[in-house]
This record gives sequence, C-alpha cells and structure tokens, in this order.
Amino acid sequence: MKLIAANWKMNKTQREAEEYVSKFLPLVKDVTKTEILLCPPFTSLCKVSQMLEGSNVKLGAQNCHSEKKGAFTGEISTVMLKDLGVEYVIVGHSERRWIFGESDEIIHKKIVACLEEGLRPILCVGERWEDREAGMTFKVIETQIKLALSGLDAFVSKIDIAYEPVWAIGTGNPATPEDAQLVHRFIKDLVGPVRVLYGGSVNTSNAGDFLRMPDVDGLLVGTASLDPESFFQIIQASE
Ligand code: G2H
Repeated sequence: MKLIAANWKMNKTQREAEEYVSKFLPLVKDVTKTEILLCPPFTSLCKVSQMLEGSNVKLGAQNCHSEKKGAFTGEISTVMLKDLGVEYVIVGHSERRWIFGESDEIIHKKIVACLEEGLRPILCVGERWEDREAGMTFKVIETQIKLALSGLDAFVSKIDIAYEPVWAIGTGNPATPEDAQLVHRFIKDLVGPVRVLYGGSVNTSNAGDFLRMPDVDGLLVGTASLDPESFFQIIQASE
C-alpha cells in the first residue's frame, strides 16, 4: 500500500493541530487504498494521538533519540513515543543531518532504537545540489543507506526509505518524477524490496505525476501538508 506522510516540521501549536485534525479526519474517512500518516511536532503528539484513535490515520514522530532513557536533556526516546501511540519515526531528515549535524552513525543508532521498540523508521536520504552536479547522486545515496542500515539486512521489511534531494526541500523546485524514479529504482536494487517515498516540494499539482512512477511508493510532504484540504488532495492522487 502507498504511504502518504505529512511532515509538519516545527509548525502548529497544540490548538492548531487540534483544528487541523478535526477538519482532516472527516475528509479522509473513506480513504481505504492508501496509508495516511501525520507527523506533528512532539508537543502535539499526545493530543493528535487521542484524536486519531479508531481512525484510518496513523501517527508518526519527526525524530527520536537512540537511548531508551537517561541523562539526555531535551531528548525524546522511542519508548516515550511508543507510549504515546506513535507507529512511525522520521529518521535522518536532511534538516537533522545538515542543521543539527546528525551523522550516519547517529542515524544508524536511531534506526536500531526504532526497530527495538517496534516503531517503523522512515529513513531519509538525499544528495545536495553540489553532489548532483558532481555526478555523485547515486554514490551519496548508497553511502547514506549502507551506513544507516549496516547489519540490518534482515529488517528491511520493517523500514521505509524517503528519497529527499536536499536541493528540492522546501524550495518549490522538486526533482522531476523521472529523476526520482531513477533513484528509487537504484535504492530498491541496492536494498531489496523496500517502500520508497519521494519528498521535496510535493504539492497538489505534482503529486499525481510522482505517484505514477512505478517505483514511487508514497510521498513525504512538508509545506503542502500544513493545510488539511491540500494534504487530502495529495492523498486523493494516490487512491
Ligand atoms: C521535505 C519535505 C517534507 P517540503 O523535507 O519532508 O518538505 O515538502 O516542504 O519540501
């Protein structure tokens, strides 16, 4: 089944999240062929989790720490996320890699922590513009995946991968569906049968074009997921 995921990033107060979910759930109630995921900020997880109970929409977190508990001020563990009803965790988003300095080693540990807790990681990978210009796209993707999934071959069915070219994120300048298709195929040839989502400036106009590609198994949507009507339209493109 295709997965259409909303990454709200650092947006929406608890009240705004509540308003969103109240509008969103009636819109998507008849969606049956697509898995729907909302990833609000940590501060709204509890409220959104309560509202999603018994619905066809799943809950995800945008990050986690790799340890289960302890002296890690400001961090949130997979145990805590599981306790809130979280099922998915976005791991290694390029904003975590490039703004917060997350290494492939840290990302690997987070993936292991998710799997240990029965949470489904969405591993994000993607090249920067300079990598693409240097013809390094596939090499960068391969390195990121090999390091993140080192020793985890047996768990590939419990992981999703999101291809998010860094230059396409929040820029209004998406990859072409054909470029995405090439990278998605490469990822599957490398990893085996894995669900691969595309992310990076997905909107209501281009979602269908991505989803028509044979190896695009879903979308990770940022900006266009902040409005419930727009996100619903993107989901409809997958139905
Ligand atoms: C990529 C994406 C969501 P946007 O980061 O993960 O954001 O759709 O705003 O480019």
